[in-house]
Amino acid sequence: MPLTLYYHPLASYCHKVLIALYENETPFTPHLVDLGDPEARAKFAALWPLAKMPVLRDEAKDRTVPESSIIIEYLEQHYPGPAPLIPADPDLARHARFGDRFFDIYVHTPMQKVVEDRLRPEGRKDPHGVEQAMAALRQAYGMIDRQMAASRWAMGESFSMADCAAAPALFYADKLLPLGGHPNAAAYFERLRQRPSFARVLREAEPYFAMFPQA
Ligand SMILES: N[C@@H](CCC(=O)N[C@@H](CS)C(=O)NCC(=O)O)C(=O)O
Repeated sequence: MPLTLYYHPLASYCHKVLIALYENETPFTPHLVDLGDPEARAKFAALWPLAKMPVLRDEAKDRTVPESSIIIEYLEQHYPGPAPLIPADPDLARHARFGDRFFDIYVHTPMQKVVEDRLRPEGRKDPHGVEQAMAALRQAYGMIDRQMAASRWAMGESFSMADCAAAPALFYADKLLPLGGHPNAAAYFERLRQRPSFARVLREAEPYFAMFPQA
């Protein structure tokens, strides 16, 4: 099995790639990285100096591939499965990539900002930044709600890389700012939770959820 995924079961960007792997039943070896362990962190940083997860290592091609969106692109190109996550049609492909960017930048990034702030020591917190991040989430929820009024998945009828990006971003964002007031977005989130690939990711993350910082 040439593919190894360096990941952590709780890490949201890792969820995005795990969904893509599970959607296509792509064989891989999971390598859990504990960034809290200095030795494990140093080993991981030797592979990818930014030490951000996930990273895919392809021994067959001697390639190290960081960045969740790029990993999904790589899998689509070199290890395609029965469920393409980026459509062949260039216009639809651009649309899928746009959805991926939207969820990463406008949901995942502000969600991470709020979660990371919870981990900061007293006196080093950034309440203004958190307020801005919560406002960004609110605005994104409104847009998702309008989009999902007439859509099953982010791109319509077919599940795509945009949904891989949406699932973990919304999962953790919902813990900070519940989606409840946005019925179409909430229904979309429920469909994502029911999707077998994401349901499996959540089951595997379950033993680690106690590590998620509460407010
Ligand atoms: N843009 C990166 C973001 C990766 C990222 O932020 N990963 C988090 C886990 S979800 C991480 O490794 N955090 C550890 C750290 O920042 O030290 C991607 O799409 O893969």
